[in-house]
Parts: sequence; C-alpha cells; structure tokens
Amino acid sequence: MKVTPLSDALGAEVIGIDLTSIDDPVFDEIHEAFLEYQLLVFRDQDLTPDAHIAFSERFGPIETRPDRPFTLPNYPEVTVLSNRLVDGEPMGVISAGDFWHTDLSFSEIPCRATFLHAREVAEEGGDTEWSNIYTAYDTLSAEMKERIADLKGIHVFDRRRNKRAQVDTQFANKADEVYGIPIPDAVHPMVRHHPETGRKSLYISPRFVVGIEGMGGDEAQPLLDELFAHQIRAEFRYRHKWQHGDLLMWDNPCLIHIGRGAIKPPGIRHMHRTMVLGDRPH
Ligand SMILES: O=C(O)CCC(=O)C(=O)O
Repeated sequence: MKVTPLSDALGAEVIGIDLTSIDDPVFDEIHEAFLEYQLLVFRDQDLTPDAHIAFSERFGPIETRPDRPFTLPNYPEVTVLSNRLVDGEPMGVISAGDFWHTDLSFSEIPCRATFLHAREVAEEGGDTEWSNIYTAYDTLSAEMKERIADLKGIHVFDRRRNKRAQVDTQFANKADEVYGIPIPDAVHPMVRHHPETGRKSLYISPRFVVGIEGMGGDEAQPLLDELFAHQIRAEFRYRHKWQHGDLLMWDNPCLIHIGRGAIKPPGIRHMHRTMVLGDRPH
C-alpha cells in the first residue's frame, strides 16, 4: 500500500489496495492514514453495494433513515446521488451537498465518515471540494479562539430556516415532505474535539448552522459570517476531479465539503454513498 498526499491542505491517494479483500493489518494502515490525511482516495474500486457496506462498517455503524429519498432498493444503507433521469424522473439526489457542510451535523450523533463511490463520472463538472477545519481552527487568532471556546452552534436540517441555504430545485415542490420531517435541532460545540486525535476543529458550516445558543442574531450572525469565510480559505482546500471507480472516504469531524455540481450535459454522474456514525461532539 502506497500513500501519496494530494495537497498541502488534506487528502491522500492510496495505491495498491482492493477494498474487497483487506485484512486487519492493512485495515490498521488505512485507519492510520485516514487520521493523518482526513480524506483518502482509493482508485479503480469495483465495489458491489455489499462490499461498499462491508468496508464502511469497519469504521462504525452505518446511518440509515427510513424517510431518506433515493436509497438503493433493498439497501437502506446506500444512497444514490445521480443526475440520470429514467422516464423523466431523477434516479438519485441530483445536487447533494450544494452548500458547505459536514455530514449529519444536524443530528445529535453526526456522521463520522462518509464513503462515496463513483460508478459513473461526467467528463466535465461534478467535482467535490473539502476544506480542513482543523487548520481553520488552528489559524484563528488567540482572541477569536477565546471568544468561541465555549460557544455552541445551532444545527438545523430544514433549509427553509436557513437564509444561507436555499431549498434545492429538485425538492422545491415537496419541501414539506423533504424538509419538514421531525428532526430536532442539534446544538454542538463550535470547537469540537476529534474523537480519535483529540485535535480541535471549527465545527460549524453555513448549510447547517443558523445561530449560536444564547446569543442574539445581531451578535451571532456577523460572527458566523466571519468564521464561515475563514473556514474556506483557499489554502485549506482540496478539490477532487472524480474518476470512474474512485472510492473516497472523509473524516467529518475535521472537514467540511461541497458538491460543485455544474455537470455538462449529457454527462452522467452516478454515485453510491454510505455514512458511518461517530461520537456526540464534545
Ligand atoms: O456529490 C458530491 O459531490 C457531494 C455529496 C455531499 O456533499 C454529500 O453527500 O454530503
């Protein structure tokens, strides 16, 4: 197994691994590289949904939600992200992650790691970009670190309550059904300790955080705007151009990400996604 960094910000490419047949020592090496680089790219992976699930489960329990749209038939663990239309109807979520976010942060127990497998890629468009929120935290001024040390962000699933994230067009005519589901808001520390490394990250995102607990909007919103802008400084980021067979896994407690969309027709991008649950942010 060979691990090559992809950028100064985060991420590494792992060569020489077939994810359908890894033993415990290789798993330990992958795990170590994951903690070091936060995002791993495995090329040319031919994964059935069962194999995708089996690899993901080595990192923890897979999150399923009965009402999540576009899970694979008989596989509630696997969500389809796709712009393919069948009889005029989308086969999957077309623009997942169109605002900077970290997965499932609106939940009490958010997602630890996400596993996204490229089954078809478009020639142009469909990149995904990540930003390192360990570095975002580390590079805050001492005054800012002190100011936010004990603050908690309010994470909200319903896009209609977030002025920074519009309802996506795919779901506009069924917004009540998709966003009105009873998911209580989650309140998490804005400075999160990673469950394994213990490092601190700036654990907020414009897609999910709409306010700060116990702080009025006049104070909270400009502070959030400043921190959101800081989180995505160019030097913290890595942008991935997908290849067929790529399996990417990323560490949500220390990265935020965004789907860049803009797939040039008639390009088709078809992905399978699993999400593994982690700890309660602290
Ligand atoms: O499809 C992408 O590029 C990003 C997907 C995403 O953000 C997500 O699944 O959380």
